[in-house]
Amino acid sequence: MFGSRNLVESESGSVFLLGTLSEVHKIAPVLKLPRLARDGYWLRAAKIRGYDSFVIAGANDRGALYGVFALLSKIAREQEVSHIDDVEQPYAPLRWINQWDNLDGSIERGYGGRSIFFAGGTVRDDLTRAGQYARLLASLGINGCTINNVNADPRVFRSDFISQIKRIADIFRPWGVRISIAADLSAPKALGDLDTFDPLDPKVAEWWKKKVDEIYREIPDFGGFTVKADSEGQPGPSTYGRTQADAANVFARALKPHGGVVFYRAFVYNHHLDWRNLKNDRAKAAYDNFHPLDGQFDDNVIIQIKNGPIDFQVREPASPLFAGLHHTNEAIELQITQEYTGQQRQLCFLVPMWKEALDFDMRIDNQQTPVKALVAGRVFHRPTGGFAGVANVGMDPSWLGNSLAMANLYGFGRLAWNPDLSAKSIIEEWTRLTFGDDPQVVHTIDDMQLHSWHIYENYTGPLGAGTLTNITGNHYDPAPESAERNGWGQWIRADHEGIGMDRTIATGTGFIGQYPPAVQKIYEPLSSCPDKLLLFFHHVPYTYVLHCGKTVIQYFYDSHYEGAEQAAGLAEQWKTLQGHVDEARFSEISAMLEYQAREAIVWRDTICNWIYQLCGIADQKGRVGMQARQ
Ligand code: GCV
Repeated sequence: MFGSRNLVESESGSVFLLGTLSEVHKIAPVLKLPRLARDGYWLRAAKIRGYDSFVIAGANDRGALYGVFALLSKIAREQEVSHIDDVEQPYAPLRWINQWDNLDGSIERGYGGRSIFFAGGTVRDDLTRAGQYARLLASLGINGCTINNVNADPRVFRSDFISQIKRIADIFRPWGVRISIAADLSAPKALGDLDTFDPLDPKVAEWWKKKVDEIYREIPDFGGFTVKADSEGQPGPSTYGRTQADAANVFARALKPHGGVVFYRAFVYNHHLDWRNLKNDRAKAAYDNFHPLDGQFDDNVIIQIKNGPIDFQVREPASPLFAGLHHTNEAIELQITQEYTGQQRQLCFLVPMWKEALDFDMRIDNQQTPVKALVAGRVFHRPTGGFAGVANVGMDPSWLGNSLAMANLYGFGRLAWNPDLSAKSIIEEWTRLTFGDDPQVVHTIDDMQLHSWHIYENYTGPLGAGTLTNITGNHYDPAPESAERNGWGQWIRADHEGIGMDRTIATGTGFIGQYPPAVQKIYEPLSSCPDKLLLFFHHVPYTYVLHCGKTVIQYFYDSHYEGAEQAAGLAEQWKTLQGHVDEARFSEISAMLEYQAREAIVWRDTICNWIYQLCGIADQKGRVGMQARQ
């Protein structure tokens, strides 16, 4: 009716002026436009050509789309928009999702059903769900998605497979989400094209260049590669005595002319470590491997660093590598799929945990240098950087396996857009969007979600001991001994006298020395090391008295009993929502929480009995070891 595709009237009569800043300017030159960073947007209520209108202006098309989602979200949450004047900019340029999908349709550490991308070795015929996923990701401001497992199958590089991936890219494109591929460094050899994959061999560089050119012919907005090398059996540059930088750069140089990037994972470690050597420490691996290479990576390489130095445990300190790269782009890798935190069969809202990592101040040169600013490239003025979230959604109607787990994917997207948001505001948004605005529902679900991580930590891994789970098996059941005396390096070092990894500079593995001096001063002395991370950094007797006044052993008993009670409490809290939440979701979550309460008891008893067998010290409250005391 207005003779412009940018000016539209909705069925309800509202008028929207929608487009990029320059399109908006052409139609409404009187509006004073804000400055917007890439992907940013402006929402403004204004009179246009005599009509009360909403202006949705993006720095680019993607920004305009994000603006639409933001306005819809506000309306859905019944926020007042009649005088809106909001400018929103993303905190970091790269906000990517990783899917660990295998070509056969299974998903590594996926708990939400089969792959939405692959089945039986090919791309699915019906990509409806993939299209919905792209829309979902766009609504959160996600602008990239790696579609296959980082334990990568080289067959994705076959020409016939690239044309299949093109179908996914075509579906993602309208939503501004660039597709990328997890790449196996050995692909030139594994596919039988060359007899080597040495990244410094010109033949290999030429192979990657041609392959990347071929991909861009099919997918002009291709995002790039995510790479796992020299890790857990994946081939890597060490085969040829080359460095991780040599490997990253061979990809980067092929991608550079097309504007693609490489997320190169810092998760490089030896999983055959000698556990008898008390100086060995898996936690040191990422820094030891990448810090010496700082400055040797091309400017379209981003080092993707897991939030903690081990592997997505229920509690870890922030990886020191975030502070160890001053001339290299970084991204933080967060795990949305709950591998070590209940596998979507238990409630564990991870945003509070991620906030602790993002807000952690590395005190580089005694300046305020939180991890979030480092990964966004703000501290060392890097050209790019950002966030990678391992989502692993599947065909399950709830995407992740239960109706409350999506809060984690939502939370990841919101933090990637703005890590200054509080966990409380994020969960409040999510709950209102998902369950409506009944105050009792919102209050109850928010409260449950916000406490769920600490509850899970209480009965699975208190005091920084790590998730005391079956690390050689399912990463789910309680099995603390499985972590000890093997090459994986997730040792707890629990014996008859004491517990914890000595990572001090003075007597331990020296891991603490990887942090800037101001952080070393917090973790090295027992007197300042926070209780919540004590056993990550120190080996102490069970009788050691914590800052909170309890002994380590009593804290273990208390936290497990408290955690089990709290888990039961979650099920009770949920019950109060009967009649306030639709019956289907009410019963689904009731069943899950009742199961969780039972599992928490299994965890409590297994861990308490294990530690009592080791130390022989009974619980002061008489719950563990009574027979021994009598
Ligand atoms: C994709 C952990 C998981 C693996 C995963 C690996 C990684 O070890 O258990 O399944 O592999 O991390 O992040 O590469």
